[in-house]
Amino acid sequence: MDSGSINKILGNIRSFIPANAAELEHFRINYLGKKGIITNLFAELKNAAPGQRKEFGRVLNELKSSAENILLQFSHLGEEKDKSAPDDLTLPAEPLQIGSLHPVSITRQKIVDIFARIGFTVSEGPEIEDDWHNFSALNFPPNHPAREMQDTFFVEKNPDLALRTHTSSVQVRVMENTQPPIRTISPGRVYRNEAISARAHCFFHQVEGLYIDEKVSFADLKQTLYYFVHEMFGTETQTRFRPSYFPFTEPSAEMDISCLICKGAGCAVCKHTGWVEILGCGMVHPNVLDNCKINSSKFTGFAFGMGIERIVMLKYGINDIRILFENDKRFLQQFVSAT
Ligand code: 2U9
Repeated sequence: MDSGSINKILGNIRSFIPANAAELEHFRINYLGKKGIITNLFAELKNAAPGQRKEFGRVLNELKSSAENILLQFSHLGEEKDKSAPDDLTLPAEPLQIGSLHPVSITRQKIVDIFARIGFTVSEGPEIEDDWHNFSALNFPPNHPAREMQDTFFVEKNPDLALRTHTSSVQVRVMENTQPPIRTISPGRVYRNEAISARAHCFFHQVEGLYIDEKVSFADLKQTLYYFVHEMFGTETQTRFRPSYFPFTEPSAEMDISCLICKGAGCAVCKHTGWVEILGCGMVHPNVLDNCKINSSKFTGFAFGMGIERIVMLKYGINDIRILFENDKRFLQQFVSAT
C-alpha cells in the first residue's frame, strides 16, 4: 500500500469523533477487528520488500496506536448507561408506603357507623359561624362566658363571626331547614380559645347528635346512649348519668362509663374513681326548638355531644392530647391496621 493511502487512513483515524458507544465499537471492528483494516495491513507486512519492511512496520504501529488512542479517549461512551431505564424491566416495583387513617378519623367513622345503624344521618356545616347559629339560637344568655374573647376565636373584622365552638351550630341549621322527625349526627372540627395542655387543645373534634319527633323522651335518650356505649366499648361496659347544666338542654346530664383500663377497680386514668366521663346530653330546651321554628308544644327532642379525642384517648390509653395533632409518623404508623 502506498504512503498516500496510509496517510489517508491515519487522517481518518485521527479525525474520528464517535457520537455514541455504538459508533466507537463500529470503529474498533473496522480498524482493529479480526478482519479490520489495520489487522489486514499487519498481515501484508511479510509481503513487503525487505528494505521497506521496517518503515512499513513503524507506520502500521503508528496507525494502531492512533486507533487505540481513539478507543481510550472515548471509552467513557461505553460506560454511560441510560439512567432513565431500569436494569431489569422484569423486576417487581418498589412496594408503596401505605398510609393509615388518623386515630381520630378511625374513631369518628366508628361513631358514625354505630349511629347510622339506628337511622341517624350525617349533617355537616361551616366552621366559621355567626353568633345566631353558634350561640343565640342555642339559648346562650348574652353574658355567657363562652361568648368571651378568651373562650372563643372571633373574626377580628366582624365580631358577629367566630370559629364554631361546637357542632350544635350545624344542627341549628338542620332544624331551621327541616321539620321533624329529625335524626342526625354532626361530626366535625371545633375551636376553643384555650391554653394548649395535655388535656386540652385549641381545636378538637366532636360528634353531636339530635333526635326530634313527637313524644321523644329521656328514656329514648338513655336507650340510644346505652346502645352506643355497648357497640363502641363492649357490652360489659357500665354506665351512669350525673345531672348537669347546658343552656341548650333541660334537663341536662353527663354520662360516665366504667373505666376501660381498670374495669372500674380504680387507676390513674379514672383518677381512682372507676368512672370516666364520655359525653354530655339532655332534652333539647324548648327555647331552642322555638328559635328554629319547631313547635315546642308538639315536638320534643334529645341531644348529646362528645369529644372524639377524649374517646380516642380512652380507647387507646393515650394520656396527652397533643400527640394526636403532631403527625409524628412513629405514632401514626401504629394505627396502620386499626379499624
Ligand atoms: C341542638 C341542641 C342541643 C348537644 C349537647 C353536650 C350536651 C355536651 C360536650 C361534650 C364534650 C362538648 O366536646 S365537648 O366539650 N357536649 O356536653 N352537647 S348536649 O346539644 C344540642 C345540640 C344541638 C340543636
